[in-house]
Amino acid sequence: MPETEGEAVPAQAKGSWSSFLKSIASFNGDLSSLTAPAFILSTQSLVEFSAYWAENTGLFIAPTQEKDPGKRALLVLRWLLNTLKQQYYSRSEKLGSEKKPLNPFLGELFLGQWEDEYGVTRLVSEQVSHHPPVTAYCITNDKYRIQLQGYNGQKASFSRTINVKQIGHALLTLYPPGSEQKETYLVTLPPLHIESLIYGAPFVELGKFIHIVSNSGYIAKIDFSGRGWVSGKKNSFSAALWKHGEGSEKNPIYSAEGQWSDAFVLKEGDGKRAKVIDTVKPSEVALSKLNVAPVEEQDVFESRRAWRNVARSIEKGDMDAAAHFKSRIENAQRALRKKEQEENREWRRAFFSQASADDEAEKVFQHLAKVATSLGTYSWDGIAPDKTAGVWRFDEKKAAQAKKPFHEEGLLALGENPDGTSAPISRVTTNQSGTVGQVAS
Ligand code: HC3
Repeated sequence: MPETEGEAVPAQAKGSWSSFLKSIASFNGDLSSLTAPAFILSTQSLVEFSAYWAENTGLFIAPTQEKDPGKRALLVLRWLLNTLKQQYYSRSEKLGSEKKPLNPFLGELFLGQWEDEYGVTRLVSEQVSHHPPVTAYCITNDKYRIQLQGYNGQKASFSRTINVKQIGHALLTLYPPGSEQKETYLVTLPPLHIESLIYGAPFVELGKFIHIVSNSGYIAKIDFSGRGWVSGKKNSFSAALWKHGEGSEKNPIYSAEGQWSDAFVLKEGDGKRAKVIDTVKPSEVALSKLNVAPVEEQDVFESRRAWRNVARSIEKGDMDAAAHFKSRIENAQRALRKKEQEENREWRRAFFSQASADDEAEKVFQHLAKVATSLGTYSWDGIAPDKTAGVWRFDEKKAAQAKKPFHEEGLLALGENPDGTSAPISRVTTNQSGTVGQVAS
């Protein structure tokens, strides 16, 4: 049964929606290539989605306060379960359906911070690849010495509906109380599919499973069953947490079950003798507000600044203007890529670099990835550099130097003149020092 009963397509959009459905059936797997009707377009870029990982700042930092490694792993599981509602449900809940996000351009940034009783938690999200589209992010709280970083791309296919495989992974690192030994948790990403497309009110359902694998020896698995499987309730899951070599998925120390978008219980043990230790309602978990600089103060590469004309046009329902401003960015980006190719150089990412295999943290990651793969990750394509244009890591050195303007290309990267008019593409040029500038006309 669809999430939203009845027809959600506005009368005047019925034709374009059915053309859209037909185009999906034959698309090439690149979600950004889909041209969707106006009523289903979002004004938010995909680069903003990275914020969903840590809006629950209290739960995010909680594992850093727990001495017992098993309980710490349970707190990591609890945080992750609580992020799912924000990641995969909040937009449908708020907007009535899952809209098509703006497709980030190479170098697009989303920067912000949460400031609350847990101190400052900083977010850096950067589009590190355009073909294929890949977003990398890093979320850090220095006071509690915890950091989450990761990257992801999506590969879609059509069979009855849109099926999306996520490519990439997340890495959570923290210092247990009183310890200088870093603990790392590898988090795999679930595949998803879009339901209720035919009714014009698409929403996400998660499939298969997620693993959390830690170098403390603890492993957690979250199995998604979706609507109508065992309980008949949407967004159902069951989870198990055990210690490698001591327990197993069938014989866990802790377990959890319920609906990740609604309510779930955490239990000690599993099965009939399990004891409920907590009932969690994600809607009751306090979310912190992400502070993002006002658009006028943002750098040209910051998402809301870059897309403001497109977003304003979508909001006004002026699709001609939206298309004009969107192609202005796309054309300027194409011109930059052409120039880079001619000069045999690559776009410089502001905050992220490729992983270096001999780095200590990378060795830990490789080990955890091996464990995750041995657990069966048929649904996870966690390390596939060919599909994500590399393995992306937050580069502390780059980050320490990064400041506005993040790139000397400035407004030319958006095809804009300082007064907001469109810059002719031919004006994207290189000066004697090899930097990009503007030719006097
Ligand atoms: C598939 C998706 C884009 C990707 C979104 C991702 C996987 C991005 C990373 C986040 O951490 C988690 C996440 C959540 C939702 C995913 C989106 C849901 C729908 C969107 C498609 C591109 C939209 C398809 C268009 C339409 C009109 C059918 O909704």
